Amino acid sequence: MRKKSRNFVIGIFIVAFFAVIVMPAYAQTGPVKLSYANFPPSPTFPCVQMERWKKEVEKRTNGKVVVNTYPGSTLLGAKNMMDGVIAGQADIGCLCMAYQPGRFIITNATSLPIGFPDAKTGSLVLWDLYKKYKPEAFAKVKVLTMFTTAPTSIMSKVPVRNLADIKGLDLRASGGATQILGAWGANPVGMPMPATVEALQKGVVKGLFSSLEVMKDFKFAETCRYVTVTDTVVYPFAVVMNMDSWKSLSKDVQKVMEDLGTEQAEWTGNYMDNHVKEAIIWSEKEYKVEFIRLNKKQKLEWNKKLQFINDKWIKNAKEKGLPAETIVNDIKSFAKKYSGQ
Ligand code: 3IO
Repeated sequence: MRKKSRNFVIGIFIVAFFAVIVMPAYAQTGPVKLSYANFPPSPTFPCVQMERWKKEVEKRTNGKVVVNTYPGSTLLGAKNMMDGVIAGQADIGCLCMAYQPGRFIITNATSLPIGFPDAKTGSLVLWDLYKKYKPEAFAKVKVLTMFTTAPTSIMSKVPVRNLADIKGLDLRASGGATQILGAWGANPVGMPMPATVEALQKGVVKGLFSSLEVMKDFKFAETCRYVTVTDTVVYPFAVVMNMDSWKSLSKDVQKVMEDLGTEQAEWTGNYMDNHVKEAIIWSEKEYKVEFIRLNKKQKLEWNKKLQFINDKWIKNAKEKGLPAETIVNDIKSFAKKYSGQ
């Protein structure tokens, strides 16, 4: 071989060596980038907790991890969140489990009308329930945390002061909560939260059933000038990570995320409870919203109509081979522990 062409061949080898061996190694020394998808818009509580988690993870991993957040269904939406994360369309996703009642049977038991006083209690109970039962529904993902909303109430364009007022009223809810509205005589319309904005504007529904911070965060107070404080059930949420993405993380990064699980549940519950109080004051001040409180007798009457929902859940869960009564009793005793009763 002539000297010139030998040098040429060596040159190619050197370039190839850098391209194949050295450059990827360099790339790997940069931060790990994770995408985090969420379905509602940024000012709402699922996104506020997402930004808090991102900030804490980036801080505690000393910049080893960068979390890119995608609020407002820009990466995955309310109904394809779980499957999108399993498929790796996002590394992390935040989902409302109530939107798929049949898929998350055990964790959705926290949305039964059993009675949580607040979101902090709901969130810690839900997280304990997950850790105790490790439901099959989450076998394909790494669960990072869980939390719930505050108890739900009725927000409406017309006043709901009694069961006669609610009869036949078109109200929006989701998942198991539609049964509750139905039991009170309303005409329940099921849809995820982001779709509710337009449904209210167009008059497709006359109100909604959810936690009251949405009065401020979605500006529902603009159209719904009445709130009937029922404080009925909570909506459970989960934050899940793609299993391959999780396995590719170093042990120290995994530890940071695992240590954050309970802390994030409690932080989100506290944030929600405080934010509901703020939203109530804001709605009264900005839009003169009337808060209708049921008396004791009414409360008993309204709650009695919901008992069958618990019985139905127990029957269905038993048929699926789940320890239904134990699950319900666990929820009750965990709730006692956390609400300090
Ligand atoms: C909720 C969902 C997205 C953004 C804010 C929210 N506040 C309460 C919920 C609960 C829920 O998912 C629903 O559909 O009422």
